[in-house]
Amino acid sequence: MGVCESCMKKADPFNIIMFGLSGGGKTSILYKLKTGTTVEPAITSGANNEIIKVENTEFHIWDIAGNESSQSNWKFFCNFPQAIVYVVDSTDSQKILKGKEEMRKIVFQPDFNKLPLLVFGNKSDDQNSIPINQVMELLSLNEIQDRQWFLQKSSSVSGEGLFEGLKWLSDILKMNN
Ligand SMILES: Nc1nc2c(ncn2[C@@H]2O[C@H](COP(=O)(O)OP(=O)(O)OP(=O)(O)O)[C@@H](O)[C@H]2O)c(=O)[nH]1
Ligand SMILES: [Mg+2]
Repeated sequence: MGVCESCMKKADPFNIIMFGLSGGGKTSILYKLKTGTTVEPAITSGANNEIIKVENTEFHIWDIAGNESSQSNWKFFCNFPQAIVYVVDSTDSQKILKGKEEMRKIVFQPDFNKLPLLVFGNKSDDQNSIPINQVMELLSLNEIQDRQWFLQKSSSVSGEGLFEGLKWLSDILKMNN
C-alpha cells in the first residue's frame, strides 16, 4: 500500500537546533526572541529550549551549550531537527575562524544532510563587530553548496536581524515541507 509522503511530513512547530562556540550569544538570542528582553545568561550546561512564534510560524528552538561535549552529543537533547542555526561572535576574527571549522564538523554530519543553515553573525551592536561581508569570507560560506544557507547579522541586545533570520527559516521550511 502506498503512503502519501507529504502526509508524513511534520508541520510546525519546526524543530530548530542552535549551535556555536561558547560565548557567541546563543542563549541571549533565544531569550531575546522569547521575551523581547536582553538577559545576561549563565554559561549553558546541556541545553535550553523554547517555543517561539514568529508571525504564523512556531519554532521549537534547542540552544545547545557551546562546550564540545554538548555540541557533539546534541542527540541527547534534540530529535529530528529540521534546520540548523549556527551563531558566531562577529567581534572576533579568530573565533569566527574556529567557528568555521566547528560549523563544518556539525553541518556535514549525515544526520544534518541538506538541512537549511541559518548563520547569525552576532553582536552587531558591538563597535568591534566585523562587517558582515567579511564575516561571510572568514566563514567561507560560499563553499557550502549542498544546502540552502543564509547569513544574517544580528544582535541579542538591539534585536537586529533575529526575526529576519527566523523569517528566512520559516519561508524555506514551509517551501520544503
Ligand atoms: N554586545 C553583545 N553582547 C552579547 C550579544 N549576545 C550575547 N552577548 C554577550 O555574550 C556573552 C555570552 O552570551 P551567551 O548568550 O551566554 O552565549 P552562549 O552562546 O549561550 O554561550 P554558552 O552557553 O557558553 O554556549 C554574554 O555576556 C552576553 O551578554 C550581543 O548581541 N551583543
Ligand atoms: Mg548559552
